[in-house]
Amino acid sequence: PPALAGLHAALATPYDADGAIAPACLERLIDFILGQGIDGLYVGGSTGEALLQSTEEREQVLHLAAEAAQGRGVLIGQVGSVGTREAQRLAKLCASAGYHAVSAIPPIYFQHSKAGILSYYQDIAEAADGLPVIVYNIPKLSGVQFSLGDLEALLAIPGVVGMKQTSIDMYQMEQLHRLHPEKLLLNGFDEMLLAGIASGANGGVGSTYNIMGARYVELLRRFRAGDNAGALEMQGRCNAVLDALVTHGVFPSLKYLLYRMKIIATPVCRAPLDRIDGAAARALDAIAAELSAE
Ligand code: NAY
Repeated sequence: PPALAGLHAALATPYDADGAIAPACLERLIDFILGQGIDGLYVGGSTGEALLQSTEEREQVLHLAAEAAQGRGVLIGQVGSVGTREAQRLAKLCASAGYHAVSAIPPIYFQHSKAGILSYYQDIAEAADGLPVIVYNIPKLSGVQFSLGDLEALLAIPGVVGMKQTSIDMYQMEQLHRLHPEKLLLNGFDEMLLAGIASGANGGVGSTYNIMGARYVELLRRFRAGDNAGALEMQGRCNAVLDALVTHGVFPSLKYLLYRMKIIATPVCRAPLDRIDGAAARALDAIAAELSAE
């Protein structure tokens, strides 16, 4: 697990004008992210719009990201799906494409029993062919609520090395850290990275590491150096940007910023995610100018 600690960008998926995946932009985005000092890439997550893509497209993104990374950084593939079959197929691909770990949201839409969810993760761990598995706990979007006991049952599955905690429950983060200090804990809400690492997280996965990775790298450096006031100041600088993203829609705003920063060629997300225009565009233009100047 320590090898998987650190800051990993939840990689966005750039599209071309026809809405197809744009390999050259993906490459440029990966260079930009790793150039900011970010430790790795979390490929095919919420930010990557994986659940708005076909299985073939998800495979394409996983392949393209691994090629573009060229051995730089940690590669974590998000393989979770509505069902076990697609998740296993993607986990197998990660194992053969040079990924260091797989991660998976719980199975969504149907309301599965706890036993069903446990076997979904066991099946993914088997398909991952020895790659460590990171459970992606995101009750807000998945609709699946896990108690501490449920999470502990998931952590006990052979191959499961930790958890990506996208939850504002910092008590649960601290409990996971205290009761399972050997497990990997990655903080999922960028707004709370400092709170997360102060509560025991070993790092984080974030959508906004795509656009301002250097700020989070500096936040973590200050925290590790014992400079809490300095780390809080960096969190504040990140959150001033996050305030706008949360107001105008995180994923469309993120794409719009990457477009205005000239890293990707079109600002679009997959429908039914919103498009950015009008007042939102003007507010984000100012942020793009600020970030481009850093
Ligand atoms: C993913 O899979 O893309 C992520 O884990 C990214 C983590 C993000 N969570 C969600 C639900 O989007 O970066 C966060 C989030 O966008 C940010 O904190 C703003 O709320």
